[in-house]
Amino acid sequence: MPTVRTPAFCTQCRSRCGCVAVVADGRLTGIEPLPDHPSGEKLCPKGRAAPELVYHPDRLTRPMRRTAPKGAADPGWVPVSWDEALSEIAGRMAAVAADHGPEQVAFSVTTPSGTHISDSIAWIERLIRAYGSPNTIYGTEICNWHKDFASRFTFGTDIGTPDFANADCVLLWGNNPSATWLARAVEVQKAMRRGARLIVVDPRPTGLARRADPWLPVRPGTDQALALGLANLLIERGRFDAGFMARWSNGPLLVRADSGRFLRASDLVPGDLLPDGRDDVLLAVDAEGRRLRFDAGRGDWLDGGEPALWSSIEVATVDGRVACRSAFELYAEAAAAWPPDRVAAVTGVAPEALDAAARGLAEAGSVAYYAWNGVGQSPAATQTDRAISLFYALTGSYGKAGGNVPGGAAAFRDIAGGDLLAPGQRAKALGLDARPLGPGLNGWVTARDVWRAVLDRDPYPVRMLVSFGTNLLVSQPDADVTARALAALEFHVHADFFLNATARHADIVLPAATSWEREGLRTGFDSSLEGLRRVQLRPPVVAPVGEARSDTDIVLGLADRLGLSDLFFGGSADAGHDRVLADTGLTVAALRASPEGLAVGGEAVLEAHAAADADGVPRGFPTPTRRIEVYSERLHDHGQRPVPAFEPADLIPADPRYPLRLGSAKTVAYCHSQHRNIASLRRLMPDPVVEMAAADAAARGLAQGDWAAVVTARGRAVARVSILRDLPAGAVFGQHGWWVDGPDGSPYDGSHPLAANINAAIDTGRSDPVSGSIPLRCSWCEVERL
Ligand SMILES: Nc1nc2c(c(=O)[nH]1)N[C@H]1C(S)=C(S)[C@@H](COP(=O)(O)OP(=O)(O)OC[C@H]3O[C@@H](n4cnc5c(=O)[nH]c(N)nc54)[C@H](O)[C@@H]3O)O[C@H]1N2
Ligand SMILES: Nc1nc2c(c(=O)[nH]1)N[C@H]1C(S)=C(S)[C@@H](COP(=O)(O)OP(=O)(O)OC[C@H]3O[C@@H](n4cnc5c(=O)[nH]c(N)nc54)[C@H](O)[C@@H]3O)O[C@H]1N2
Ligand code: SF4
Ligand SMILES: [Mo]
Repeated sequence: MPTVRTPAFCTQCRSRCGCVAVVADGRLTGIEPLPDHPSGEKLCPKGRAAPELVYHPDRLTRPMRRTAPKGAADPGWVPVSWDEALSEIAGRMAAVAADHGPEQVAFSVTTPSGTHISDSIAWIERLIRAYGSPNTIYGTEICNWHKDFASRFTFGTDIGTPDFANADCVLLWGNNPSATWLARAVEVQKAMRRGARLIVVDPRPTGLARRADPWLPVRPGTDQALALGLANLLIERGRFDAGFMARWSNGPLLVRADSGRFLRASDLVPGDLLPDGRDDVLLAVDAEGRRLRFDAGRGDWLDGGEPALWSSIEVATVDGRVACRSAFELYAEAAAAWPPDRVAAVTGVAPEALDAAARGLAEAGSVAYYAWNGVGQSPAATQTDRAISLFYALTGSYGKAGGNVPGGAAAFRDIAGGDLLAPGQRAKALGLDARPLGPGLNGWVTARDVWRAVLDRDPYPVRMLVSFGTNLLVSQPDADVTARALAALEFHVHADFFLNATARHADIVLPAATSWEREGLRTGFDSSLEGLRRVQLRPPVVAPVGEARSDTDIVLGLADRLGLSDLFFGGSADAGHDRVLADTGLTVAALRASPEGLAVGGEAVLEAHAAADADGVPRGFPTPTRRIEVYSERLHDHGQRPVPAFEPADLIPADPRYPLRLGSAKTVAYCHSQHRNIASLRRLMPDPVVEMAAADAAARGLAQGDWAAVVTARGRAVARVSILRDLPAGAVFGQHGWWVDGPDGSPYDGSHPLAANINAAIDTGRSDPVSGSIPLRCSWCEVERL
């Protein structure tokens, strides 16, 4: 057979690089760049290792069932047919739903940002919601929730797509695209060649940090103080976009000192301004102190005049005289609590570097930014996102060319089934009581809440777990609790390419097809605004190994057996994909004929907030006040800070026995717990490492390459010392995801299973009160020589 080259895209990580799949004699032999594709200029070693992954001897190739009891050294796997496996799984799901309620089946779904699951994620979520479970362990609270959802407390939308192509300044905050999103790293480099300034906030001297002007080496976990400190400099110097903030933020609105709520027309004494005032009409004043009414329902001012950002007045209300201050003034005050010397003391960022960053940002006509895991994995993550989002709002770049632009290029319909989960079921999401504004609203729950339900039946038992990928024993902390919960489950199903550490505990394992063996629809490639226009239907480039099936097919097989086919487009993936495309003029048939993809007619809309609706009122932002929320009444009403105000006590208290801050970061060689079994990738990073500053290593008698133990109050993990030049002293960084045994004789060999699992050393006693995020980036440890 001749060699066939098929345009495709890699799904192994968030980059989703456009590529050409090379197939000879029916076998995938490699992938090559696809330069005309919006994310196709370069490929990384993980993508290039695709054939090693597909044809790995350890691939699961048939459904298998456990025959030995859980806990037995050998599970006694026996092959079963797909029909047998799916029928048993669906039968058990139906029985739990009928006897106890579908919430007693939890699901775990691996991350679309670091696995092939992105092809099928909407289908899997649709199944879970149609079935009726509000409990999916999705890891979102330690992955993407802050940039995609906490950002809604500020903008009403996610972080948006940075328009690197037109930005004067690129700001990377706790995000290292060189290791985690190659196509974005390419865009950042292009921007720099064009003359854009790069500012990086990262405790580690990453490649981009070394090229940044300036690099702000923040102490892990203290980013909120840094964001407030930067905001303070911009506000104090009048170097922020005051016009944008007055027009598009809720900064001018008056906040009552007594209640912490906005001053409403309904608060005012009759006859004062508005008899029978409405409670959705909020008040501000202009520079002369004249009151201006803002109709929050309509999203527009009822009176002419310029609302003042700064104001402080006393108002006669039905509750007596009440002091009120503008939301912006309250924010400015919170920022003013962080002058440069205090920022330096808490964050370790020198006043000169802070000043250089503030100047660079003030001088830039536009700023495009991205913030990700570096600021999302801490007990203060939600307020950290608030502080960064608000500081970004001050630049006036949000929504503009060269800034971060929310929304896609076209109206793709969502088939993830958010509407299929009945409100009564939604309300049962584990942890939602404690975190009513958190990921539980979407049915995404924390692993620890599920384990509590499994082990303590609190608040109700979880009996069954159905996993589409994930490796919870190592990607999440609490390994000991996880192991007990896995053993206690009545039934456990796991679909994967491999039998990973967690899957070994399952009752049934299902062989999943890799993206190279199945079709995948992608509606936009968000390395650039232009890329958002590209829609691509990747064909299966080779036949699946063994009996492996796509997750979408697994979903359709279960939906059919659960009697849910009507909700699944009659069991046709094509019909579902056509639904996604229904409003775009594209079809599955058209895309199939153009495997390199097609451009949708639309494009990302700049300054969508300024576009007028049918009544001529600007659309504003999708927040309760229809403006960027400098002050969040919603957070206030839920007992959270309405404006960010960092307290060092928000983090884990220091402990003299564990003087080093313990964080983690990703390496280009691996995604999470995957790829250690891929020889070409293992050569790049043969053993787990712990990155240390030279001074910290020397103080402990540790040299480059030495084996050491990272020890916390909770546990320990082994790793080789990697001394990182320019890493500020006091912080160390480990790597999560090590479960594949090391070479014989190494401290994580078969006789020390999971000895390199750094998450076993993370304590989850403290978590973010809004999202449930945990201190994966700001725990305390000691590093000891082995
Ligand atoms: N190669 C590879 N690529 C991946 C993945 C992978 O596992 N491997 N995973 C994918 C997934 S699921 C995700 S969520 C993304 C994540 O993508 P990124 O957010 O880029 O991931 P990280 O490298 O974990 O963290 C980014 C940076 O945060 C820094 N950092 C650590 N602590 C702090 C802190 O306290 N403050 C600040 N400001 N920075 C800090 C780290 O030094 C690191 O350079 O990557 C995706 N792409
Ligand atoms: N200490 C520390 N811990 C972390 C992080 C950190 O930065 N530091 N990062 C966190 C983040 S951002 C995330 S997203 C989580 C990730 O945590 P997980 O979602 O548990 O990811 P992995 O550990 O990579 O496990 C993924 C599994 O899914 C399988 N898989 C891959 N693609 C598919 C597919 O298409 N279908 C199916 N059925 N299976 C598939 C893989 O073979 C693998 O076994 O880890 C989190 N854990
Ligand atoms: S950067 Fe990610 S998407 Fe691109 S080739 Fe590498 S693994 Fe694949
Ligand atoms: Mo993630």
